[in-house]
Amino acid sequence: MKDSKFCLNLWCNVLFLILLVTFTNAETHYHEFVVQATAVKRLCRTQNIITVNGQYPGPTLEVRNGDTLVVKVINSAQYNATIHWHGIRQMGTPWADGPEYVTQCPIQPGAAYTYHFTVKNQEGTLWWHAHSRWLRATVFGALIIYPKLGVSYPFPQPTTEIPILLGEWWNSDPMDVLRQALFTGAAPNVSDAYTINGQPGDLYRCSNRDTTKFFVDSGDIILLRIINAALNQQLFFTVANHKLTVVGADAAYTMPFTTRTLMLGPGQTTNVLLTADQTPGRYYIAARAYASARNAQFDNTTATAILEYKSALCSARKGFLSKPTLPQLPAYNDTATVAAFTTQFRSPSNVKVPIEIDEDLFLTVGLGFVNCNPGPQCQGPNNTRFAASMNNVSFVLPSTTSLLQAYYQGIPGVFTTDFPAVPPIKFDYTGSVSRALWQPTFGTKLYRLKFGSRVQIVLQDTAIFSTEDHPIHLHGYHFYVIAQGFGNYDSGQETANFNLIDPPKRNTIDVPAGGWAVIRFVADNPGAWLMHCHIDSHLTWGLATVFLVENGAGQLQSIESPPADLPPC
Ligand SMILES: *[C@@H]1O[C@H](CO)[C@@H](O)[C@H](O)[C@H]1NC(C)=O
Ligand SMILES: *[C@@H]1O[C@H](CO)[C@@H](O)[C@H](O)[C@H]1NC(C)=O
Ligand SMILES: *[C@@H]1O[C@H](CO)[C@@H](O)[C@H](O)[C@H]1NC(C)=O
Ligand SMILES: *[C@@H]1O[C@H](CO)[C@@H](O)[C@H](O)[C@H]1NC(C)=O
Ligand SMILES: *[C@@H]1O[C@H](CO)[C@@H](O)[C@H](O)[C@H]1NC(C)=O
Ligand SMILES: *[C@@H]1O[C@H](CO)[C@@H](O)[C@H](O)[C@H]1NC(C)=O
Ligand SMILES: [Cu+2]
Repeated sequence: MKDSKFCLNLWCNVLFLILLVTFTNAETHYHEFVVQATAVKRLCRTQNIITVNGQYPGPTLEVRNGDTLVVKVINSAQYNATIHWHGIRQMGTPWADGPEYVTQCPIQPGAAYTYHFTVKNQEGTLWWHAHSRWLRATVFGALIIYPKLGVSYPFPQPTTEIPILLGEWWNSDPMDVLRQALFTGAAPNVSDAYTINGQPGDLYRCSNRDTTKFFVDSGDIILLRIINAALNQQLFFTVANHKLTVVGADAAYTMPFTTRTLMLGPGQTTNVLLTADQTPGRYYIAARAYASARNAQFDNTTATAILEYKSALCSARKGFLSKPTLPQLPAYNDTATVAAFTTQFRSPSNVKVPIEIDEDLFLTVGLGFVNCNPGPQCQGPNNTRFAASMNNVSFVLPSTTSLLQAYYQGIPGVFTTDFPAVPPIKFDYTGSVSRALWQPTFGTKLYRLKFGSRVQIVLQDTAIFSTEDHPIHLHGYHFYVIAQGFGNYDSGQETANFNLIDPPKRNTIDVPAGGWAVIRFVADNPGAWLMHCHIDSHLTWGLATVFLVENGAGQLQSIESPPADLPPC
């Protein structure tokens, strides 16, 4: 009698322990983000910038696949704010996505909002950033997703991991730069510096004392988690003398390949392994512009950090350390190097690419111009104001409610669902485009997708003003990049070349300058999902659209009611 009871208890205990282990595997992480003005000194001057918790870059969030994040954002700054969790799929949590006037109204000064979401089947490097006007220039940080407890990386275990955030710096308030550009209609002032983990580095004035340094031992395998958080600029990235083995991008593993130089569009992340196998010494890590538009101004400066072997420090007397070696960087307009790099991406194993297609979209992406009467508000080229569009629609955000609220609550008059699936006018997209085609229309036009529909989108760059590389980011989803190329997309010719076996999975695709890219995904996440150019000046000009993904018939396939603290407009 006593024995059998003991056995039963033991059995219960074992069961309880198993359950405990299973459940404690997934954790909930609570954070408080205070958006606030913070004085920082860069490039010889002290300036107030907006930060999270006084940090630039902001705090790094570290979670495991399957964990839940609960982040209370308290806005103590003078600007409206929202936070977007870039690349998080937000399955079932569309109210936590963050873009202002798309999934929520902004958190106004003095108000707060708590973002609550779970990481599902994603591993790698993502990031978070403000998604309200140009606040993200200084409001961003890393979001690192480790594999579940007990699961290892599909590559050699690194000795060290280093997040590298590439940023863009103005010697003035970025919100003033935006305000000025919106007033004049001209291109916004280019930045004054790029930053690596918040510091511009040795090649700028008053910066060498604070240059970011990473100390390593000979033989170390270092996982660099590189994030392009720059506001408006694609960047080349390289480390002097060292090879970089790409193992992941946008929180998905990739088939490893080795390169000297990376290129990241704003919004993209790349994980690389670097082995400290060079003569102990000091090596520059460098980032500078990949600028593909012709006759457009850009910031041509170079940000640096230093990779320093610890033994180099020991063997050198203090103050006599050798000058770090500077790496070679491609020319600013080296599109061939970019293409050679990006076309090497593959998924590590066969993936489930949608084969049948229900929605076949063809979207032009590019700039445009609005004719205006000469004057202070008509400072774009030849009496125009800059604009940008997808399929000739320059996207306009609502201002009285968010699109998701308008959809969920059935508020009329906020948007229409007539975004065109194909360009309204066919033309030689990458050739010489007639002036009559340069001026887009403006509207809040959304595109409806049935739950579960299999979507293909051809993204086609245009030569209006200039051909240019556009990093197109899709919220709420990742997608497969099944093809890319130069010139005008020709379905008759290209379909046979689609990679339906092991294409890379991404959340941001750099549409080649003067070229096109084809992506596919399944619309399995109901909500209002922004797709836009991640160059914020282009987004400001309207290079965006929104997919309205309808509810499915099954359980957990409907948009849940909004959280009680969702900010009002
Ligand atoms: C933009 O650049 C112009 C010319 O250098 C300068 O006069 C102006 O103050 C700048 N605007 C801002 C907001 O920094
Ligand atoms: C950067 O551009 C400026 C003019 O805007 C030019 O004077 C300078 O030589 C350029 N620097 C490099 C490294 O190309
Ligand atoms: C890149 O720029 C250089 C010098 O500015 C120019 O000579 C060259 O033609 C450009 N190359 C391309 C591919 O645009
Ligand atoms: C502005 O006009 C000049 C002279 O006609 C022309 O060369 C240039 O391409 C025009 N630029 C734009 C952006 O319209
Ligand atoms: C865009 O729409 C405007 C207004 O209808 C028209 O003038 C222009 O030619 C169109 N451009 C393109 C590329 O479709
Ligand atoms: C901040 O958001 C509120 C609510 O949408 C809006 O009324 C206000 O104009 C916004 N302020 C700025 C400076 O955009
Ligand atoms: Cu763009």
